Amino acid sequence: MTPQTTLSDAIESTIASLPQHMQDWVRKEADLCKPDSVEIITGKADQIIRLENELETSGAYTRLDEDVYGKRCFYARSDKNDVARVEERTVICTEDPVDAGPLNFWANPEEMHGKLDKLFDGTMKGRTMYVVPFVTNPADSQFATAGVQLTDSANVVCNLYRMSNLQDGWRILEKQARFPRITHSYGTLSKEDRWITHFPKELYCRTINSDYGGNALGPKKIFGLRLVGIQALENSQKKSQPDEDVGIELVEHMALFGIDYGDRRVQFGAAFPSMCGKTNIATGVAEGPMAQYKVFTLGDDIIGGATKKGDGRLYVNNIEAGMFGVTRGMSDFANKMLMEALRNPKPEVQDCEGGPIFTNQVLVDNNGSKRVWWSESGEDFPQGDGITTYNWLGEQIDASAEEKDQKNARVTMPIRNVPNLDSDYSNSDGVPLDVALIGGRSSKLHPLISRARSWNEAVYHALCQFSEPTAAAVGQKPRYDPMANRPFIAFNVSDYAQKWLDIPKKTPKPPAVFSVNWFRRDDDGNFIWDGFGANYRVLDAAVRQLDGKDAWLETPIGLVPKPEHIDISGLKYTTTNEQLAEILVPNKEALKSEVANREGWLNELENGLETGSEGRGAPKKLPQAIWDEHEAFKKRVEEYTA
Ligand code: GTP
Ligand code: SPV
Ligand code: MN
Repeated sequence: MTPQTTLSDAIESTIASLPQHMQDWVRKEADLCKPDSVEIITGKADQIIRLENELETSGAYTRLDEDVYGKRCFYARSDKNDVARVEERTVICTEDPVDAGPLNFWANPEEMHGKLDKLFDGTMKGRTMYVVPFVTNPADSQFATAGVQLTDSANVVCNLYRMSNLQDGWRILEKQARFPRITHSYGTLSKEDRWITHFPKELYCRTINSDYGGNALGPKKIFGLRLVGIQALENSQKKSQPDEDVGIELVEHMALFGIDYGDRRVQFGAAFPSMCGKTNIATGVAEGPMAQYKVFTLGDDIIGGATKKGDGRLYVNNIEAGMFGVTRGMSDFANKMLMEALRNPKPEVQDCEGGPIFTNQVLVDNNGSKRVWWSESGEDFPQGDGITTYNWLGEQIDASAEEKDQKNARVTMPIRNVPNLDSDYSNSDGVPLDVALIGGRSSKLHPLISRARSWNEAVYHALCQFSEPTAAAVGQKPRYDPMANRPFIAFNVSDYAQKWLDIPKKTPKPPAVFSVNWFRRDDDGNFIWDGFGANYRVLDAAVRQLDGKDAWLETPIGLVPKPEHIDISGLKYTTTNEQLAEILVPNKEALKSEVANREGWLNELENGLETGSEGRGAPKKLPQAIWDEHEAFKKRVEEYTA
């Protein structure tokens, strides 16, 4: 029976054209949010082009010069209080707080629904509610899942069209009875009433008062990492033997790329925390001694995967269709393939998904020709006759201004424009993952690269991966960030640790795991390692170690290469073997405090955070294997630093 609503006939008839199994839900949401109209996103480009034009007319989008970036390229400014993810307002709503665990904020589902019902009541008055279908990529892969996002933000729709597969959404949703649902409203953009909430049991998320990527683009972090992450956990727990097909088993915050050696391809997944180099490593170019080899891109933020029957290896793919990249630092030096994508957009991509959408850079108006500028782009701040520049706040500025582009300014672009995108990107079987890299920003402790002696040791180090704050989330502090996934594991972290420990049981040929750190600094705070293109030299050393060509040295944190295993010729920062030797081993002083720090961290995982635990879920015991590894680490450090 159709529930009683007060919806207009026009809205009723739009809803009636949706697949039967989702009509009641959309009707209920429309009844609460009270939009003036409801519009179904078809997945076709003409509708998105109309929305872009409307955003341009309203002043929300500034169209950028077609000669610079191709067609349908826009610039937007966010609200000044809505520039990043807000972890303090990201909540997992489960009956039992243990299911959310000690790292997530937790709320009782009924109470949170009560609070949100009030905030969503009438939030879409005077607006259109868009019904957006999406499916993870590739749409016909055995681990693809489709969902629906409702949103009142045309900006979100245009971003989603570039980021996620909307084109195949309805086709998959028609036959998927149980579908994840996300309701989003940018509301009033009020910081105080901003909430990003997840109701795993209902496969439902409600997010309000933000229009920023990770808070508002449902298929990305909310659905892709958190909801599908829970599904992957449940599937992997069900799996009793390697050859059992249970659907998606793994979702990680990982870039996916490879090195093509001509006679062989090696595929890497890189789990680095937000703003720690995933997009860069996936779209960079190998240089120096590695210049002859081609780096190919498969993805830059989220992978999903499963063990392949009869093969025992982990097959993964990028579940997204676009990139939401940090512009600060984007340059020909750092990630040339992204710059090429901007410079030479493919007409068929611009006509379909559209061009890049920039948010919060400096807007440059050169006699009416508009483009953007960002810091650390390798290009001087634009000035001269006829040039006017505006910062991300909309103020007219010159080169001396303190506030130029926002630190977390981003660009949304379809991945199909990236010139080194590999054809396996759309392989519905995924690609075998050869190497998993776990990293973070560690200015003192972590060596450039290390490899644990066993799977369990690797999991322990990954659980204790340290990283310094970035601008990708509001108010961040230095912290441990398990597998770069701390803000996105929507369940108890002890279960996450167990899941990782169990991987070899279900995936007999798991990827080799290496820890990496591109961010060691000297006492003056300068980076010691060149980073970017030079990182592929380090990955090449990893491949040689895997092949048994180079014997690495023992340290408490794992095996590390000797200086002769990494070619530093032509580097600008690491110019001497002494410098290289220093960053190839863990810093002894930092190592001494690390034992106590890790012990504190593991205790927090098991007993709750020492500070800031209020409002969070409840902890549970960590797998014993993690404690065993910690004890072994402690002993090794004692011997090493004696
Ligand atoms: P999210 O999109 O937030 O998940 O970030 P990400 O992990 O994709 O990070 P991204 O590649 O966008 O890099 C973030 C910042 O780190 C940029 O400003 C880069 O210039 C900088 N960066 C990336 N790789 C390196 C590196 O090897 N060395 C140094 N020093 N900086 C790097
Ligand atoms: C991150 O913060 O890890 C991002 C950007 O990739 S967001 O989509 O906002 O999460
Ligand atoms: Mn990310």
